[in-house]
Amino acid sequence: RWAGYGYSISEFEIWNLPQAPKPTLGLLPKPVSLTEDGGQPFVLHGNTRIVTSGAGAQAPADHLARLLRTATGYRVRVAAHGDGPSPIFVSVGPGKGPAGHEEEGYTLKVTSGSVTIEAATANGALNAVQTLRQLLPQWVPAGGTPSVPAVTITDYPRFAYRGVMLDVARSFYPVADVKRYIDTAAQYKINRLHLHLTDDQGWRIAMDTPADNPAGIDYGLLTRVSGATAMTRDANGNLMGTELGHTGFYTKADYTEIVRYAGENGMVVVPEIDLPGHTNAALHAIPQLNTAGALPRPAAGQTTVPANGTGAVGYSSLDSASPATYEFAEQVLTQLARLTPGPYLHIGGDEAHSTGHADYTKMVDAFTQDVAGLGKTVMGWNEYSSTALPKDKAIVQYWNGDKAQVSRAVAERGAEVVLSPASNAYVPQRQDPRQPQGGTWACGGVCGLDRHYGWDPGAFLPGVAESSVHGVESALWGEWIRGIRQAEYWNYPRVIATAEVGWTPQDQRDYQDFKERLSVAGGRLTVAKVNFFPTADVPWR
Ligand code: TNX
Repeated sequence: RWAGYGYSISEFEIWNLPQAPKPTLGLLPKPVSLTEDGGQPFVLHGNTRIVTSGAGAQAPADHLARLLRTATGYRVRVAAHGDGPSPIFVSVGPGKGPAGHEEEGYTLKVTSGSVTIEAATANGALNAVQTLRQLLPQWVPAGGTPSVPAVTITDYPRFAYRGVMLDVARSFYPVADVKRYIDTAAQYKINRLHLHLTDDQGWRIAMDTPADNPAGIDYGLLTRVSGATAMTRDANGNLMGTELGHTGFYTKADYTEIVRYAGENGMVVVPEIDLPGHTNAALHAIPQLNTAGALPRPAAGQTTVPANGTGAVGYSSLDSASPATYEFAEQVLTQLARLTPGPYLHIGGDEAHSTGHADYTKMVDAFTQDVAGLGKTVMGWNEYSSTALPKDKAIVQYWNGDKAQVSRAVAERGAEVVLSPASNAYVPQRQDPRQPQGGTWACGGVCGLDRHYGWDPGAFLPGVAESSVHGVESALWGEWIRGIRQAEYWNYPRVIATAEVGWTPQDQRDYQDFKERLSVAGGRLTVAKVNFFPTADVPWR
């Protein structure tokens, strides 16, 4: 019973599938080195065993076993010793995998008698697991035998950070949908999940009220009040489409489950609390934040500003003169840091258009110091590169605007950069002229797959060497997007382009070749029921 790799479909659908496609080497992202060895293929069978060596091999072996069991119905057991025919070896430990690429590199050798995965780390072995999934055919009809071509692969990423962002603030995604989002992206070796948890329209992460609470803030209000709001109107105040607000929030247990599930898939969660602008949801929930310098100002007799369900940006701000601002931000960042095992905390810092520069700087300097004090690496959108970033421990996420200012932060503050240029990595931008919705500002029209593929992160910022580029991220802003089905439609296949931009050496990248490999992935996405956009210039098969 065959059901695609890691997903189930009904028997009815299996009967209706056409001829089994040949196994394909259409790997995405393209590996650093691949040799087709020409021998007999490896055939998966009912008693296939995964044999581990080294403690780090357990998690990737278990992950592979789960994926293969779901796809095949075979038992696929994981064991420390191999008896029985044709095992899959997963071996993890120092000295394994390609030298100099310990973090995420791997080797994968397939012969008729065995599959051998070797890596220095569990994440390296997980990358090999994703490659192995793609070497299997998209599906096999009932009674068919799944096989893997004989190959030798040595592979490692160009950049450490290959991210996707999900804007859960404008429109909420339940935990199950976030998991689906992870499943799809992980196949392409995306290894960071950036959650935009707060914005003007909603606050999506539960916070506790601490004992030490001088401003007397009820932190539960954040989600009781602003977990129930969402974006429902466009920037002009017109009601949006047929599917309106998706509201909700993550409990701390929900968030922890997302972190765990992401980790199982080789992904680190990057949580963002957007400060000091994009804070209407916090202002709406917490009366103590609505002091004289906060924006928008409450009307006379009002203690909180009304929730703003529109997609307007840049109108809200915390008050730089109020002690409650700093107490609140420190409390929220501290609780989030405790929940987050990964190294990053993102403080936003974007589009504080209604805040004066001195006020902006004063607040952002305090927030970046908070994060440094919590032992985390601070991230922020490129606007915050104008502030005194913690030395050698800050990441600037570039989206738009002043490139020279970012280059200065790299030279003077030792910052690294994550690149999400709107014209090359913003998926809410239109991907086809026939799309009725979506942004057009970043590309002066359509930001198609070619734009998302055709750029070089190593040469993007003048004066910034490749060694200062931490990586790339595809950003899904939520103004137009409601629910996981629509999110997939905007993300795919463009996220796969970003995955290859972040992984494959620049001199091995070619758009024609990418589209050929992508055309085969269409079948895989279809079997997995990923609602991808059938980009016009890809010869989907
Ligand atoms: C700008 S990009 C924003 C977001 C919007 C996005 C798309 C960035 C750091 N801020 O608030 O969602 O444009 O309209």
